[in-house]
Amino acid sequence: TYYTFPDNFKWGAAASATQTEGASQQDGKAKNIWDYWFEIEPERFHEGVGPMITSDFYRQFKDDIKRMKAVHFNSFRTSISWSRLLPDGINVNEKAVDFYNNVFDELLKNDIEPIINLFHFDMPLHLQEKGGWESLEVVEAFNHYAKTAFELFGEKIKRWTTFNEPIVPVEMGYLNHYHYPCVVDMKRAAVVAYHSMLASAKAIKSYRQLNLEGEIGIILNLTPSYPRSDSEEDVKAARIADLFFNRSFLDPSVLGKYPEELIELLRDYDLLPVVNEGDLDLMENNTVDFLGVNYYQPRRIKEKGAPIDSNNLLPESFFDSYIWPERRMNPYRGWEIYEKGIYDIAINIKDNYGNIPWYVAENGMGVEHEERFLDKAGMIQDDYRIEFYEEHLKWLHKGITEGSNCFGYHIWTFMDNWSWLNAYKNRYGLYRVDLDTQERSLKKSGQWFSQVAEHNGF
Ligand code: BGP
Repeated sequence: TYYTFPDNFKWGAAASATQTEGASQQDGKAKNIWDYWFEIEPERFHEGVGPMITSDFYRQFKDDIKRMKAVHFNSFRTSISWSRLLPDGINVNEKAVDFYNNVFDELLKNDIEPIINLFHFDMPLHLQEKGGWESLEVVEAFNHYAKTAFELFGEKIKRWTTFNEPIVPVEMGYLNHYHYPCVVDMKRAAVVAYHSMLASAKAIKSYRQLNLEGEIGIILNLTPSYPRSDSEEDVKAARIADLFFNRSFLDPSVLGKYPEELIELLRDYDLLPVVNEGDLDLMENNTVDFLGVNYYQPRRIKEKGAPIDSNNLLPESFFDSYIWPERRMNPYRGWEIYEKGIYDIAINIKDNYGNIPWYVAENGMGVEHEERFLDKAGMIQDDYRIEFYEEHLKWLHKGITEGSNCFGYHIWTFMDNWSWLNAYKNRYGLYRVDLDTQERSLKKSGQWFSQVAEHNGF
């Protein structure tokens, strides 16, 4: 079978500023929470590797863009660093403007569309000190940042997104000890989640007020939640997981309102954030033009075995996870691989979210100690990754054939890059990065993907 994708389909890679640029203390960039956290607790980061250099994109972007061209990519989605563009939160850093202009110009010159995201986990430190997403002042500061970026780059950039995976700072930073500020408090987490949606809607409004020619969306990591059985209890538990982890962001972003069942649940457990007058209208009137979806793994859910302890609430208080007997794991990075999930997402968007245009903003396979797959010629023989892409693309293709409005597929990621706490532990790149020399070399999956992008199918 030959799988052909729609005309003008976007083939590319995803990345983010903090994970690739490096130069974290150069040319006027202020500290974000990652720079700060690494300074005070470097031992938390895998092998003590912090965000200072990462993959050196700040200096090597021209060659990296040539490499994108070489593999026939026509799209690149990455982010702007808030603390680089506006070090004090208010005034523009001209060196940052030059850098981003140079990157965007270089991409456009090579017929690679930049899809630019504003927030990818990298809260400026001085704003975290004001309360981060818990503070409405920070919501306003984000709106100023967004407006500034639209005014500076809005002629070149035709597709913007406000946030990447807004659930992650909530889940990792306010429900677990995995991201700074390491708070575990479901009530505060609900505020952070709500304020990020408010910030997103405000930025969308600002974008539309500028009357630029382009579109604005959001990137969400969706984790389809599959119940263990069709028992009422299991189905309900899976529905609650879906409400917390997917619909808390999907519904306000695309439909402009929160699901009733979620509001009731939060109200029952006294978790509802304060909502100011006008905010819900603002959200309703400023939904996204398109959706970016990151997909890695699903959730397997069964009913909660124990009674809910309302003094110690977490999303997991409402359901349990279980191991699906047919589960297949990525043996090199402990995550379930379930390709059909991408099809289920495609159909869910088509049936329940007005068939809004969407694209895969991240999908990929992380591998620990990937150097074990280096062959004599110095190429990573990553057949496992080719299979991963192929299977996901087949299911995505089926979703598109059945009418889902998907306009692109972006792998995570272009070249091995630094990841939050995990640093360089899990490699995802199409290009391998040798950290001693910063040299890049194409992996076998890169050769394969290049053919797919060139022929718009496989
Ligand atoms: C996503 C993030 C990316 C990236 C990826 C891989 O959730 O948007 O920024 O880090 O996950 O995760 P990891 O490096 O932890 O394997």
